[in-house]
Amino acid sequence: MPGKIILAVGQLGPIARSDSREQVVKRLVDMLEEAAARNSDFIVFPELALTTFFPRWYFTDEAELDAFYETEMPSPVTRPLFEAAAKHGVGFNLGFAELVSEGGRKHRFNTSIAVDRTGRIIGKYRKIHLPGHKDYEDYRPFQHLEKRYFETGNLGFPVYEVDGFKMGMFICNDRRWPETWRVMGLKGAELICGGYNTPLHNPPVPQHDQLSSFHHLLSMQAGAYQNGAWTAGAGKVGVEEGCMLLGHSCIVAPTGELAALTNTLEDEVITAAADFARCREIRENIFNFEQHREPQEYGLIATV
Ligand code: CDT
Repeated sequence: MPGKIILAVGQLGPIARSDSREQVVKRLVDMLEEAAARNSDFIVFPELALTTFFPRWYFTDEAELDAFYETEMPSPVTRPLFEAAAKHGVGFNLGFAELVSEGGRKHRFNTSIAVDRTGRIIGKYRKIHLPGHKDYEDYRPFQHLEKRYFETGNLGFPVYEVDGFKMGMFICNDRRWPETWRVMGLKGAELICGGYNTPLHNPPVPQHDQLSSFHHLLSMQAGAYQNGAWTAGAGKVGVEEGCMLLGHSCIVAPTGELAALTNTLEDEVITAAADFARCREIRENIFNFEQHREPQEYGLIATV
């Protein structure tokens, strides 16, 4: 098991609706290569990283909607990213919209995968906490239709062994929920990572707009500390199709300290040395789960 890895985040600037998958995959490969040049072992990419954040629009034409989803992974278009991973020995976490046909019916998930340094898919996660709404809402300047376009993930919060370390994934809104982190913490995750698309304007509660970055970093730092895990969050950021998306992609140590933070609204790679021994500083002391948890008192948080 590697005691230490160089962990990278590959933040994406805006993706226009007219941008092709090929263009986006090239940007991801460029960032993976930059991470490799900085001796990185693993890079975290954003949620729905292959297209613009399409839940901001209400679609009535199913074919138009389907065009944002992947039906195979890797596909001929995404394969160069997997080849770059194998060539440079850098694993990655990538988010994308997944369309599967099962039982004669289409199923749509907001999905991410963990890929190892040989370019092999080791694990998959399907987003559980879907924010937003199901129907068109007139008062909004843009929609947030994740509840319309995705089913709730059906894979739980798995933790995988990838290149010698234990990792689990969140996708965007999941990072705000302590349950997400705790389930993976209880499974021994040393790295809990994922991507996000967070509009700076939240139409139902605009008074929180100015707190977007604070709430994001608060969630990331608390999740890392309270579970003694490294965390990395990769945003899709900047003004995308008229909608401003939060930056501040970050890497956080198990102590809750910020180890790296982006400072642009463009494609940007950040790195930090992630020493997994530091997980034990927390897990064997303040948050020693075996010694100090009192689960008999926690039943309410896991009931409907
Ligand atoms: N993509 C995503 O999950 N975004 C949400 C926006 C919340 S407001 C509807 C987030 O939690 O950042």
